[in-house]
Amino acid sequence: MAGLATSFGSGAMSNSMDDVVENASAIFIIGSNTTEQHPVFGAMIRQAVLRRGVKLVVADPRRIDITEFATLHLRQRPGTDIPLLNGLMYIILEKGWEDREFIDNRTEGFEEFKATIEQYPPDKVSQITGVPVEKLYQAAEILACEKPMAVCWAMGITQHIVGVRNVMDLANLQMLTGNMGIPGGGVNPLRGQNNVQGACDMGGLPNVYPGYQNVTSAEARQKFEAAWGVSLPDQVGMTVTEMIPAAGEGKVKALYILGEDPVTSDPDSAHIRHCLDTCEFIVLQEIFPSETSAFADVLLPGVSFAEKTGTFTNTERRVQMVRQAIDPIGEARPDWQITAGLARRILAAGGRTVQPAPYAGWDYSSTAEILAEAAALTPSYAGISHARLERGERLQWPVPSPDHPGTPILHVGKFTRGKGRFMPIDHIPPAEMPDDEFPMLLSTGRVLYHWHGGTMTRRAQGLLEVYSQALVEINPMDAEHLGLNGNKRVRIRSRRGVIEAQAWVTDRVPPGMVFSNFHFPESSANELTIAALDPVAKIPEYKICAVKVEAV
Ligand SMILES: Nc1nc2c(c(=O)[nH]1)N[C@H]1C(S)=C(S)[C@@H](COP(=O)(O)OP(=O)(O)OC[C@H]3O[C@@H](n4cnc5c(=O)[nH]c(N)nc54)[C@H](O)[C@@H]3O)O[C@H]1N2
Ligand SMILES: Nc1nc2c(c(=O)[nH]1)N[C@H]1C(S)=C(S)[C@@H](COP(=O)(O)OP(=O)(O)OC[C@H]3O[C@@H](n4cnc5c(=O)[nH]c(N)nc54)[C@H](O)[C@@H]3O)O[C@H]1N2
Ligand SMILES: [Mo]
Repeated sequence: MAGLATSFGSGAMSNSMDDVVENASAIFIIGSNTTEQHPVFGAMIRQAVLRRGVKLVVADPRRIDITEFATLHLRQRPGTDIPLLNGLMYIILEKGWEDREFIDNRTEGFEEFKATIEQYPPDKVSQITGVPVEKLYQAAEILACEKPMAVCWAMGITQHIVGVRNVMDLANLQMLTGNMGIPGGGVNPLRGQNNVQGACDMGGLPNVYPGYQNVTSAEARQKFEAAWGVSLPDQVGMTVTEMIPAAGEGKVKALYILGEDPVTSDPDSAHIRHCLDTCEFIVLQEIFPSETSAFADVLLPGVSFAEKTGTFTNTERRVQMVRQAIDPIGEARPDWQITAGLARRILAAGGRTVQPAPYAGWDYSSTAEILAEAAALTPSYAGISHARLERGERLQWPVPSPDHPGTPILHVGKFTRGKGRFMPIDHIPPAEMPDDEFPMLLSTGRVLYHWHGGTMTRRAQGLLEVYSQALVEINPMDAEHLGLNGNKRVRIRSRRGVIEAQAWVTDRVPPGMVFSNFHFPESSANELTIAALDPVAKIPEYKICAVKVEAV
């Protein structure tokens, strides 16, 4: 997800949350359980529907809560987003609802793109996606004619082997309808972790330095070499989903893992355990014991958000202060102090040659100082400082200078790369689909009450009282077929592993599909998931694999 750099630059919401809910005439949510997983924005969207009558189109295989507020719910089959989007764009072109002026002045590649769209007439699309032709026409009319229209998506779009292609096709839709660079429109990936945006902005990706400056650019590399006093590699590194398998093959000898629980959160847990077993040396920096702790040679106690001062950057590119509320508990220390301390020891041990340079040496005294370094080296953060944030300024990057007010909407007037490029995108089916041996489709994700591996939320008594064990959503027709009466236990098996869990018999899922989460290690979906990766972003296809379900 993090690596989703399209022709529009980085993966970040182009518009603000306020802007979308105040100015959009229509909102298109595709592949996001917005009210459960983005509750603040989800509540804002509900209000926009109730107060302003915003037209809401939701495209999701499951009948998630936000569909109650939707003008239309398109219940496409999992893994058929490209045919769905291409089918909608076919209708938009057929009816002449496209934005000609935007296409002519702001884009290129339209003719080639159009030739692909022509391969997706409504009856064919209806067959592939399971969405009735009539609903396709209704949706296309709302999305093209209610302007401005904002599209919002999350992991239902990106966690596929076609994750990047899905995102590009959504960009196609927004260019075709002229909804880029305007209030109430845009392309809006809802970022998940509190600071995943900030981590990406600061270069926590294998291909870029802070501010999305390419590691393969000699100019960028020289700038950081001069700043840090070290020589830097000119090649793109590995993503997490490549590093751990590489550790399993002996190609990576040591792992330094911070705030990540790969045994629970990466696909195909049995394989992950094997890789971590094989890896020679593992350092884990955590705030709680996790399933990964058992594989660590050294545990370093970091601190939670409540014990540290610094900034998080949220889904709308807004940089926000977090202030320390309590002292670190026990021997725990702020993560940046631990990392800087490690780096200084490695330097002292002669592991790296360092030249005198403005930011060599890792001797920071505060996070304000770290942000100042980030500002000096990162054009989009150049005007951001603790001082401005302390004064209460609301800053959304790019903030190119200390007197710049920030940028709530991206791409106004022009795209980062000049003209926006239409990409012809064809359907590719998921890596593993149901067959005779594994006849049902498993999709995975989250519930409102828990957070990922649950190391934090399973320690909160109140949350456990509401949601105490993993529930697997299964359609009443399938439940009957399997001989489940009411709520019963199920065993779910895939080519990778097997789990047992409690069934929740519900028409939130269509027949043939089960939905399960990874919040409880004893019945984690990732024992079952497949490590098939998107070729560009290397994100796993968590949303689709084949399973066999039995009553226990
Ligand atoms: N309570 C809670 N909130 C969270 C988190 C948490 O663990 N707990 N995690 C945070 C993080 S890091 C993230 S990334 C976000 C994730 O936020 P979301 O992406 O909104 O949540 P998910 O549960 O991963 O699934 C998204 C939706 O994709 C749908 N879906 C499944 N298959 C397909 C498909 O083929 N096509 C389409 N279009 N949709 C499909 C599912 O039915 C589901 O409604 O949530 C964040 N918020
Ligand atoms: N099957 C399936 N698997 C998935 C997904 C899915 O939809 N389906 N979604 C994927 C996605 S989008 C994500 S983001 C990942 C999330 O997966 P992870 O990042 O592995 O999960 P988290 O629980 O968010 O965080 C990991 C650990 O960080 C620790 N931690 C929290 N705060 C701090 C801190 O300040 N400092 C330190 N050092 N540690 C801290 C927590 O105790 C926790 O154990 O899961 C992925 N895995
Ligand atoms: Mo995420």
